Amino acid sequence: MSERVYLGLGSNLAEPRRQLQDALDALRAIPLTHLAGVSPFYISDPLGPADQPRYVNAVAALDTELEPLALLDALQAIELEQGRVRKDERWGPRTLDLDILLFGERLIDEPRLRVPHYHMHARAFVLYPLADLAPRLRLPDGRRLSELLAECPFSGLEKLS
Ligand code: A4P
Ligand code: MG
Repeated sequence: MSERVYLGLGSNLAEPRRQLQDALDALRAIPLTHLAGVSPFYISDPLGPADQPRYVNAVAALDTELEPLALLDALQAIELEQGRVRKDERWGPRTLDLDILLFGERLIDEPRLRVPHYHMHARAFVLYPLADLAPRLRLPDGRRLSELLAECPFSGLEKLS
């Protein structure tokens, strides 16, 4: 049985829009997985160190029969393929970041994977594109996406056509 997964995509290096487009092509090739939707792309001010370029962010919807860690393996392979170099600096610049925001209704707390993604409920560059795809969504804890949006200003964000 397949489950609905929402992924956050982000890039702020090496032609970020191109990085996201390439990532979407790679997502289409993941086994047992269907790319069901993609939000518009957004430009966003960097969260974390300010001396880095602005990001391009989007959210994708997947329907997958993979288990969560198998999906994470596939996503990390795509990040590496696209030249991601993991540095010690937290929240530093990156060519591609793929985060599992939600995996069905699951609550996952493992060393390699925590779902829902720990900061998604307060990040405009996650919540607004997620709402483009699934405006009536509820988180596994019952909170409505619309409630989270009401507390998260649309600041530092710019929707690309
Ligand atoms: N991991 C745990 N849970 C998850 C999950 N739900 N999805 C583990 C994906 N991975 C998960 O991730 C570190 C480890 O988290 C992985 O090995 C995985 O096993 P990472 O991608 O190597 O590190 P990171 O992304 O630098 O760390 P972190 O804390 O996840 O950063 P964030 O929160 O992703 O923030 N500003 C704007 N405007 N837009 C952005 O997209 N992104 C970041 C990165 C900072 N500032 C930003 C943006
Ligand atoms: Mg990440």
